[in-house]
Amino acid sequence: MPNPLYDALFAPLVGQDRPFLTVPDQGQISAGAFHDMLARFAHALHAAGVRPGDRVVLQAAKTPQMLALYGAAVACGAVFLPLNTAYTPQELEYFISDSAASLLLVDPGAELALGPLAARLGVRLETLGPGGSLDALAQSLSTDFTPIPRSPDDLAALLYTSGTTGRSKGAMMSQRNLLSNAQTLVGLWRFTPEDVLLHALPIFHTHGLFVASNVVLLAGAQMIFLPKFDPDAVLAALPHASAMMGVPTFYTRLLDDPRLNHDATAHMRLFISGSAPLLAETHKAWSARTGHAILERYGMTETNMLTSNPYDGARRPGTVGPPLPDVELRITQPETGAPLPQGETGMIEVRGPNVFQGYWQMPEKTASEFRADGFFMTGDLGLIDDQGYVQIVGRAKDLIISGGYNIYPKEVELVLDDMPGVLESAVIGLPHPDLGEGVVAVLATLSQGPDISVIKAALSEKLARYKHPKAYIVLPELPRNTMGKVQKAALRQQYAAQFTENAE
Ligand code: MCA
Ligand code: AMP
Repeated sequence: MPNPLYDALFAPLVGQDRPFLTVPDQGQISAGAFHDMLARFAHALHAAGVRPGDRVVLQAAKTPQMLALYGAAVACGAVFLPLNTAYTPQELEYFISDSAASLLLVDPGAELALGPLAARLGVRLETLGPGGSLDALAQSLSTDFTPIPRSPDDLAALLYTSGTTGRSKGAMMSQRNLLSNAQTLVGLWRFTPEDVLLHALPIFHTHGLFVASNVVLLAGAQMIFLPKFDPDAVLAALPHASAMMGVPTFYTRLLDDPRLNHDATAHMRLFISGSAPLLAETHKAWSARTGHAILERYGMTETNMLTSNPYDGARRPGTVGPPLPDVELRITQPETGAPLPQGETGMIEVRGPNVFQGYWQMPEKTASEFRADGFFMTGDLGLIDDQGYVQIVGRAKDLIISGGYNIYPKEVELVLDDMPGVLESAVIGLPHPDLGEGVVAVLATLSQGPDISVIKAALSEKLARYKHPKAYIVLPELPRNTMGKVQKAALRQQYAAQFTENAE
């Protein structure tokens, strides 16, 4: 009985001696050994009460076990729900209760702090990774697991993205959504069993989990699996790799390292960038230093990948390339949805087998983001140029992208507005030399003024650290237009040099 995603990505690993994961300081895990781990975890999930369609929430370090758990969840027909390790217990609570998860997996040691929360929410808690309770349960179980049959429309994953209202939404990803995109990308980027992907991204987001891992699995390739991005580890691994996927911050940080040169990258055939705009100057500097033109692509959690610069042909700085072969992409007048002529800037709208099934238990929100003919409104503003390449020129959504992580200002503003001494706040993204955009809070205050240390303490309780403002600006009032709307564009313009001025 079929389980299309499992059959394409994980079944081919069975019994294979070839290397699959190389984890520095830990050694190599063969494809077959990885599948044994996956199968044991699948039995363990079943033993822990997980049934098809159940949500399995995971907030854990990047380990081979975590990747195997993804495969195990697919094999069990469960819905995999990975979470950023930076999320606070308060944020975690929302995801567990909103998704009505049946199992929560955390790092060994974290169960002490999270036990009471799990008990209160009625979710079973287990630990994953070396010394973990699920690992102990899995150890004695069979390496033979018959996958649960699934249809292409069944859900495989629920990925939460923040929203302009401050409330996160779970993007429902079907098996077809994930598999169709991986199939397209393997062909387009020419991944083969010969490839070794240098994997330094987190695996709780689309980029590291679906774009990187699914492509490698589908191609029968292997990965050097780093726990996180670290320039020393990346430079040490480059001579053993053939491809790397990263956010622009990876590339700017490597460019800051004098060891990056032609020789260091001689073994590589492909560098891919996405999740945030890659500055044309970074693209050019990388070409000059290494001789490799970075291939920039564009995507979203809700849609997987949408466009890509070509493998053969010009990879043009400042563009994200043509739409993928099975993606329909059009530019429209944002308010009316009327298609715009080529070359004009408007809303980027997309349709295709990669586009998600809607937001978890939010039918109205889902309906409001699709046009009647099934096109999804990305919230990105762009144009299609005379060579058919898409250029992203801005965002219709109030969103900051910092080091590849999304921060919705509203979520931070809701916390800031509640603080003593703050009348209101505006959270904006300003150019940041390392992170692309840096989060800045502009506070309108009472004559007393707010105590920033109190604000920082409150934020630590409520929000992941990467969402915290890296600078605070205090004003008597926020600038408004004649309609009374806060003029964030004016603030961004006025304080544009906030980070670059102070940079070395
Ligand atoms: C860490 N910090 C950050 C960020 N990362 N602050 C703002 N933005 C960030 N991205 C803060 C931490 O909270 C900490 O703050 C301090 O920086 C150092 O933390 P550390 O963990 O050491 O940071 P790092 O290792 O230097 O991480 C930077 C990073 C990482 C390598 C750029 O953020 C990263 O791997 N980003 C990739 C994100 C990603 O995979 N995005 C894909 C989303 P303090 O010192 O105050 O404690 S998927 C997507 O967008 C779509 C689908 C797409 O198209 O791909
Ligand atoms: P996320 O919600 O984390 O999936 O982030 C998706 C958003 O990241 C998109 O809507 C874009 O705004 C942005 N994004 C992804 N790739 C690129 C890129 N290559 N250039 C510019 N923006 C990008």
